[in-house]
Amino acid sequence: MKRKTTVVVGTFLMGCSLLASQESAAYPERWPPFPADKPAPYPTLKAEPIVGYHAEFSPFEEAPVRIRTSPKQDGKGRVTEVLVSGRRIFDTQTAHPNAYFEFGSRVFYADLTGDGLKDILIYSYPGTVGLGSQEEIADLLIRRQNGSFQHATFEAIYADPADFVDVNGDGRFEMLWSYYYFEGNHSYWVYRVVEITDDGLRLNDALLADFPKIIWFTEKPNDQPTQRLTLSERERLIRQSTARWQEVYR
Ligand SMILES: [Ca+2]
Repeated sequence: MKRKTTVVVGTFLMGCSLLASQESAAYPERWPPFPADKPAPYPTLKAEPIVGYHAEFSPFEEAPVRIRTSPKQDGKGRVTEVLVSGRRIFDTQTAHPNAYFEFGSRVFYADLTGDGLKDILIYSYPGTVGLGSQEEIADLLIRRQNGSFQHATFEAIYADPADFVDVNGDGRFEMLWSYYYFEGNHSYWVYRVVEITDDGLRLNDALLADFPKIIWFTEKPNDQPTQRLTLSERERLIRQSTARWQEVYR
């Protein structure tokens, strides 16, 4: 979906647009870091929406998995729970006790690791104020062959299944994760490649040429790395991006 809002004022409108559509093209600056007028140069993740904000389609059941949302005990916001064979393996309130989750969560099935097993992607708008209000919390539950799930969580602006592409064609998806930073009088998006490993997520820009990719924040499609930065400015933004990832990935 095209984003008509700026990031700064986009919080409220983001909520509305997400509610209005399940379309996914959720790159935060409205355009992915490849040419916007051509098909994506890498395989993109096929994600099946199984629960929507405001408890749409909830409860969802596909044995042994059951996903349900319910009002939180304090009456504010909704909690989303994942049960496997009747046992609760994850819930958003325990995982993120300070988040509000007014809308509940959007939940998707997708095979992130190419092993034929459906992994669970949970996106929740925290409803907090301040800097964090622009970001959604993502919880990945990656299903292992033995039926257990590996959990990873991070935050991203306009987090969405569209952030996953298979950059090296091995059937295992990588995530393009981005955040914006100020340098001089301008804002820049720094795109990083995040690899899914058996031990969790990790930055691995070596998987894709031209990454980390720094793109000037413009109001039009732009996939070209900026030429405006000196080497030391570029390195500073990449260091900030690494620190940011370490902050939001748990
Ligand atoms: Ca891959």
